[in-house]
Amino acid sequence: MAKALDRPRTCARRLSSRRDFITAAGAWAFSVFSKNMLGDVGHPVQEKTARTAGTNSGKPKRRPRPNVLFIAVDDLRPCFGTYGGSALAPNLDRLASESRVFTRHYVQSAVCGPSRCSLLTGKRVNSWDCWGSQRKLNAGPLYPVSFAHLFRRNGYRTVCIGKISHLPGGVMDTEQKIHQVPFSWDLSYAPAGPWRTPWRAFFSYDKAQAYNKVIRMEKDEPRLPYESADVPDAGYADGLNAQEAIRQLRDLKTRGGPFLLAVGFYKPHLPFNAPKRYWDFYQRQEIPLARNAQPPRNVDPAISLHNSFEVTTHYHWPSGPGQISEEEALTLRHGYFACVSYVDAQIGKVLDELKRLELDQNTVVVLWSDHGWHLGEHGMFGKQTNFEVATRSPLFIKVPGIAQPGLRTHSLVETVDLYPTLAELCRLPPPNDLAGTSLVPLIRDPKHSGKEHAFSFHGRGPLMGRAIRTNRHRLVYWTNKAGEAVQVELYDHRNDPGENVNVAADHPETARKLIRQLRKFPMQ
Ligand SMILES: [Ca+2]
Repeated sequence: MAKALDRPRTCARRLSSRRDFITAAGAWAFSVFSKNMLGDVGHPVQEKTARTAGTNSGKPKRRPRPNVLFIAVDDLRPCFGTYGGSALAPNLDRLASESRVFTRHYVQSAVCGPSRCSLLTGKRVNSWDCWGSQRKLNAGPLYPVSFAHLFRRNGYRTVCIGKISHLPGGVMDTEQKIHQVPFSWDLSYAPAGPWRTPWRAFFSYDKAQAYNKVIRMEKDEPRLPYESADVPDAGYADGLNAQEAIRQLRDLKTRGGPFLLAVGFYKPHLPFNAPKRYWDFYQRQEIPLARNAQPPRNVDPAISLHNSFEVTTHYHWPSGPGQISEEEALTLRHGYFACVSYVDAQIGKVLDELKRLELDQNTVVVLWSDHGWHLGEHGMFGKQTNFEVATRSPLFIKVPGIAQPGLRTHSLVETVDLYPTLAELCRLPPPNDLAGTSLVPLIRDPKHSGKEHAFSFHGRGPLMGRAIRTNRHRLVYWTNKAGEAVQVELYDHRNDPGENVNVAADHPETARKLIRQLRKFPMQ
């Protein structure tokens, strides 16, 4: 399938390539004359690739640019060992021990599409698909439309598997010919196996079935939002994603040039379908329920909360919309943890292959999730809130040769920081209007002071909620369509890490100060 997708270059692609060549030539000069931008972060070993083999012995060798393996995990909250959680994810923990671990990484929106638009563009984008007009262009714009575009126009081979932008496979059509993020990928696709299309693979059930009420799945029968079939790893789609990532790594190794391989795994996104053996890692009664299952005090639930609609309305749910019994809550938590262990095993296979191919010595590895997930906190199951549990997600960055691997940084960082970070690590010139700042100083020194604020946003009906997180506080500022404030939430993490009491009325000066800060960072 991948070969078929590597379609003949169109006229538009030729024009794009010409411009890309000009940009690449500039970047070449930039790399030759720039100093070691990695500093003590890492010194990737010399590889005899096609780009370095011809270097004269009398001249200093040009360090090859590092490769990037970007791993996205859908809906993964920091619930495993690295973050003190009880989900079993030994491969993630191993990667963390070799990486800089970010304990306070905040996404820009706790929902798939906008979070991924913000990741790829490096801006605070409130859109599920921010590339519609760019897809209509006949030639690539001078301004890169994503960090993958920047890499591609600078000589990287860029490959996207699974879910990196919102649409599985990064494609708009079931034939997988139209890329959602234009100009950015040499290949972008999802292995669909018996499920036939990327969306059906994304919502894969056993026996080639698929189900989601919102994204209609032909004639499939209604199904619960979880399943534990006794099948091998490839019995659900993430097993195929891992197989395909391994196949691409081998191909990229053979080709020899620098690469950006982005692999977007689907789990633990609903439905919580994982092979039975991963469910068997856990005893259901030993997975505790959330301790703060009540709404926070002093908030209007109609504004701040939702009724777990994704679980209880997108699938067959016998208890009815918004109704989750304690037994069902335990099952959902069990299913989520099983999916975490399942996706962890798939990621482990990819990391093992990276090492077997000896590509790990010159490859930056990023592990990122697009947001967290409520597992009963404040009475909710799902994402799409402005609380800590939905906006904080795992982030590791492994740089070859990193000093003090495994050390954590507790500085505030944001998803929009990844674009400038990857550009700096790979010595590529980023656009000058990105919203984030490079994390390389924190990779060098985990005690380095990070930014003072992190921002998130997510709406509810006609209302928009915007959140600012500081070292101590979270403030959520809700406005109506006229821009008028309808609710202000303030949580003091020094006393209330579970965000159980809104203290905005008790601390109006703090609230006003944070609202002023919030207004300085508009979303797009
Ligand atoms: Ca997601």
